Amino acid sequence: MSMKSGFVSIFGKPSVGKSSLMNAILGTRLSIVSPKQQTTWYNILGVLNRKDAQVCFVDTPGYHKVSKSKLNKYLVETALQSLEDIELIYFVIDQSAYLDAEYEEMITIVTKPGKPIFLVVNKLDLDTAKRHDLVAAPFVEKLHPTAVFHVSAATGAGIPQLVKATIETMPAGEPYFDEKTLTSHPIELIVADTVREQLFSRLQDELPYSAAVVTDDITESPKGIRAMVSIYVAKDSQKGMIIGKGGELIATIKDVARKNLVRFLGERVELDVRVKVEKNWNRKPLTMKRFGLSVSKK
Ligand SMILES: Nc1nc2c(ncn2[C@@H]2O[C@H](COP(=O)(O)OP(=O)(O)OP(=O)(O)O)[C@@H](O)[C@H]2O)c(=O)[nH]1
Ligand SMILES: [Mg+2]
Repeated sequence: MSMKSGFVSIFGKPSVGKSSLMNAILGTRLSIVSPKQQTTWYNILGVLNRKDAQVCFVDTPGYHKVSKSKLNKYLVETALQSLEDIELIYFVIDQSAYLDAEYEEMITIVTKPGKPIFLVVNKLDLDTAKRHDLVAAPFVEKLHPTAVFHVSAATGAGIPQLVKATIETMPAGEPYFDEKTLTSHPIELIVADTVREQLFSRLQDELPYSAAVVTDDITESPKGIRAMVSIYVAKDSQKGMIIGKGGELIATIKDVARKNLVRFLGERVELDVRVKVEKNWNRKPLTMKRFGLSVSKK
């Protein structure tokens, strides 16, 4: 049987459901999800293994030039980097999308390399007014996608059709990874991100964007994993806000993150979480680099 293989970039504005979509395709919660914009901070590889194909998806940070902060600049650069060396682009929008100037800019960027593009219109379950074709129309006109898919990452509607067409679009080729591989994302980052997901779900305003999460130490044994995690905040005043009254909030963050890790990894997890202050880390390129938030130059 001839194999097909290739890479797909999942590109779009924040909160359209890119990470949810990758998780729905893979059938696992690899990439973190929250209602807040720019939850995803890295390009996360998720590998779909089928008998006759291997599709390597890259979930990306939301493309949105909201602020001139160093973190935002890094996120946009990271998303753009995902468009290199791939076979197919998913241009993901949701039911609230309308073609604004930023979308025009994104369309110019993705159409430039001349690669196949699927327009993926997500959150179909929210489309009670049956407007999804109307929402898609201006994008179809400008983007000239190879195909259009209306899906719901939440219910799974349309996902099998999307996956089938994606496999058909992949070129003939050998797998890039061992067939057991789900991701190349290191366990340290998965642990840190699972904690960060709780910060995004439970903290308000700018706070989640001022907290970098780093796994300092991890040990794996037949008994399970033990991980030491630090949450670095940018100001003294933010520390107490994460710890919460009587340490309640940090205890919940730790507890829920630990349970999510157990579910994802399928093994016992011991988790230690400390909150530390690293003054203005988000304004210091070298500290950001130490926290894994810099674009590697090839
Ligand atoms: N109703 C509904 N909600 C969805 C669907 N897909 C995603 N969501 C929700 O939309 C929000 C954003 O989802 P994410 O998957 O984190 O979005 P994203 O595009 O990865 O966002 P960033 O990483 O911030 O760029 C979350 O609250 C999800 O639960 C869907 O198909 N239907
Ligand atoms: Mg995401």
